[in-house]
Amino acid sequence: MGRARSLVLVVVLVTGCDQVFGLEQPPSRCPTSYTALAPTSATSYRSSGGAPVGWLAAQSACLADSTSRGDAAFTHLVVVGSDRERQDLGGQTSTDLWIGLSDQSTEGTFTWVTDEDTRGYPPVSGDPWGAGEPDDGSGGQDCVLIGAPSGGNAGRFVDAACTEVHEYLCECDDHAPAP
Ligand SMILES: [Ca+2]
Ligand SMILES: [Ca+2]
Repeated sequence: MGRARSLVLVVVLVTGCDQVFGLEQPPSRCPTSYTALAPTSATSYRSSGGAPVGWLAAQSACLADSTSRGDAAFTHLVVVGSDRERQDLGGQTSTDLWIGLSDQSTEGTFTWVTDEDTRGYPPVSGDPWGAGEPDDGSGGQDCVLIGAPSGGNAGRFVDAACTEVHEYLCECDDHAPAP
């Protein structure tokens, strides 16, 4: 009985610390392979490493991370919901990375892979898109990557052919995949 009571006390203390410091935590059911970029981040991320893949395979791999997890935690290609998040992620990239944005459904209308309300981010053109992007170039570009720091579109969004192969960034948060 005494041991059970101590356990409850420990749980209360740990929970209380988060409240004291005002930290938002990723959903507790996120896979352990996902880590938060900063203590203030409400979401966590996993970079793919390994072999580059097409956009659909990247999204499938992210979705598969949460199949054995409980409710309220969803894994998907990263939804970059603001310029702040984009800048935070920019320091994490060493190569072009697929993100969860595409205009596969309606040409010219880019949508994210979850139901998160990004308040119109990104706009249809200009920052944070790379110069001249999106241009649907080369006979059709419907999937979006964030440019490597070393390239001409460092940290910027670029539409590319979905069949191009790149590494990718998965995110775990409480936003469900878009229908
Ligand atoms: Ca397109
Ligand atoms: Ca393009």
